[in-house]
Amino acid sequence: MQKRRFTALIAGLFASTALGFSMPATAQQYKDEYKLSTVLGEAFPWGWGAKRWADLVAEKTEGRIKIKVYPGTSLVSGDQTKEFTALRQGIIDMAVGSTINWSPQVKELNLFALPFLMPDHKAIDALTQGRVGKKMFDILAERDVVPLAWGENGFREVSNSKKPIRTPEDVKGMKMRVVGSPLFLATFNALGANPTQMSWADAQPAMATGAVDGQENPLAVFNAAKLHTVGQKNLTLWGYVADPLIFVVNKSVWNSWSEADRKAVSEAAQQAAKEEIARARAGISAADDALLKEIEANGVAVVRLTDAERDAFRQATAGVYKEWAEKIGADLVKQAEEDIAKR
Ligand code: X2X
Repeated sequence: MQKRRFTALIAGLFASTALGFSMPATAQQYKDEYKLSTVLGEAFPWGWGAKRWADLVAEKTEGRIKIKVYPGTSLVSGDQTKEFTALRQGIIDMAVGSTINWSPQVKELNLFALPFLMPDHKAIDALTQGRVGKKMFDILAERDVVPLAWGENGFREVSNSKKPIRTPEDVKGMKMRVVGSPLFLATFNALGANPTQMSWADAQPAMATGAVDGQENPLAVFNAAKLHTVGQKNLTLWGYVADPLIFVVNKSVWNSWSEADRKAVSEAAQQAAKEEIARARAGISAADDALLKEIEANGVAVVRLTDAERDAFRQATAGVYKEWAEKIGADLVKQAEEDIAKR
């Protein structure tokens, strides 16, 4: 501990001198280990990305910053919607978090959950890599966190144990598990479903016992969580929303690091995020549908909607889009629509 502090101090001094800054007044207090929160573990692109970030940081800071990944949002007893608050409070040092799980605290993050806003991966990139993404990082930076990179959970496809979903009519009365944002309740209510909010930890037993009929999650999650083993035999590719991930550090933790170490953590986040996005998108496109094939081989009936069929879902949820666009901020939504149109 003493030795590590001393090493950190020396590293800090070198970094400051190299950059021409004056010496820090006090020694930087590095923790022995930093706690990084995620929902999903290493078997999923999300958890893999977090571990990759941790490993790259250890490498680039020569062990000065050691990170332990806590999947299952275990630092907040599995309650995903409390992750952002815990991060602000310093109960969590770092996170790779979904925009959905932080949207109860940061209303602008609901943008990505507006039904049928983003038609494809290019549209996600147009937002996260453009002025909209920058605006969101500015908003987050005012809330005690330092956002470093965008990752991806992915397009959320709907599955259920009852029957193939092809029309909004098919969803009527279905008991659907949804994530902890009111916008998801609104969307499924508009479709006439019977949605219930619950954490991911509670979702899997609820599917196994039949307490819920269905859920929505990206294909990479569906497959790695083996949702076909908990009755999810029908899967509809409707791509109605996608949730990006955000790599962040608590601001006081960030401020405790030397310039050189901050740079290393930031570069590590960008690299891990890029590699994580590639994994999140693997096997689900027309050019490479290996993951989809695997899902079908597990006995899941996959419904691919025509444009007209997809449009029926868009129309059924148009009122929710309109109402929530106001809540999120009409200007931000307009910018997003423009940037998607120009992609
Ligand atoms: O709970 C979910 O559905 C998950 C794992 O996708 C999120 O954390 C948003």
